[in-house]
Amino acid sequence: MRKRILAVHDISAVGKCSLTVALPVLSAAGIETAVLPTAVLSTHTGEFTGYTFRDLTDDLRPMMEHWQSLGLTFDAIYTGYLGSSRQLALVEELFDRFGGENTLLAVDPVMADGGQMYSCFAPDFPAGMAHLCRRADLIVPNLTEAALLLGRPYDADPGEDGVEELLRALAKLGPGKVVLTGVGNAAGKTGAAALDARTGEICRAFSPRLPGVFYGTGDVFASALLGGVLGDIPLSQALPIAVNTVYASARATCRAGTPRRFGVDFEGQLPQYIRALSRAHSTQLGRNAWIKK
Ligand code: PXL
Repeated sequence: MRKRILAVHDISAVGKCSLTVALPVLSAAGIETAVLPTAVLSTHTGEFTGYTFRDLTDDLRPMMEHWQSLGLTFDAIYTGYLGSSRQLALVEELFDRFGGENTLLAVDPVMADGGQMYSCFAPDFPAGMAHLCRRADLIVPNLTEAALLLGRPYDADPGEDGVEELLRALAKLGPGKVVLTGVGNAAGKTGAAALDARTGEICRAFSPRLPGVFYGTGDVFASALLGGVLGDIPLSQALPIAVNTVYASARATCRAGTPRRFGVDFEGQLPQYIRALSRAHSTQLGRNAWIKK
C-alpha cells in the first residue's frame, strides 16, 4: 500500500519553503502527503518584510481529533517550521496520538542558520525544540541548530572529528538517526553527515559549494531524504540523493539568476530525483532477492 506521511509545517505562500516544497517533493517520491499547516504567511520571513502571518495553532487539536475519529494512521510524521512553544507542545501531543510503533517521527528543528537564530523565535525555543527531538526517530539539524539543541557555541567548521562528535552528542538526546546538514569536507565541498545510532554507522555525502544563501534548501533536503527513507532506501543511499537534489536545485537557480529569496529551482530536478530513487530502489530489491535465495 502507498505510504502516507503527515507534513507539519507552515504554508509560506511565496518563496518556496516548508509545505510548498514538502508536498511536491514527497508526492514525487510516491508518498501520499497529508498536511497539518501551522500558519499561513504571504512569504517566508527571510529577506522579505511586511509579510502577513495567520497563526493556526488553535486549529491543530481539532484537526488531530477529527483524524482520530476517522481512525487515520500515518507511516511518518515530518515536522519543520513551528511558530511557537505552544505549537511545540501540540506536536508532542500529535506524537502521543499518532506516533505508533510503525510511525517514523522525523523532526527538522527549523530555527536558525549561519550562526543566528531566526528573529521570530523566543530565547527558550531551542530548549523546547530539544525536548521534541528527544521523541524523534530521525532529526535533521544544520550546524547552527545542532549548537542550539546542545546549548553549545556555534562552530561553522568543526572538521571531520568534530562532526562525528556532534552526531554522537545529538544521538544522546534520543533519536535513532541523526543527519547533520551544511557540513564541509577537506576538499571545500559541502553536504551532510548521518549517524545510525543503532549500528554506529556514519555516512557522508558532498557536493560542490555554491556561494551565498539559498532559501528553502533545508526543506528540499529533508523532504528528498524522507522520500527515500520512506521508500525503504537505506540512509546511506538516500543521503547522496538528497544532497544532489539540493545541489542541482541551487545550481539551476544560479544559472537562471532568480533572486535568492524566491527559493530554489527544485521543480526542474524532480525528474532526476525520481530516477535516482527508482535506481536505488531496484538495487535494494535486487539485494533483498539475493538475501532470500
Ligand atoms: O524553511 C525555513 C522556513 C520555513 N518557514 C518560514 C520561514 C523559514 C525560513 O526562513 O521563514 C516561515
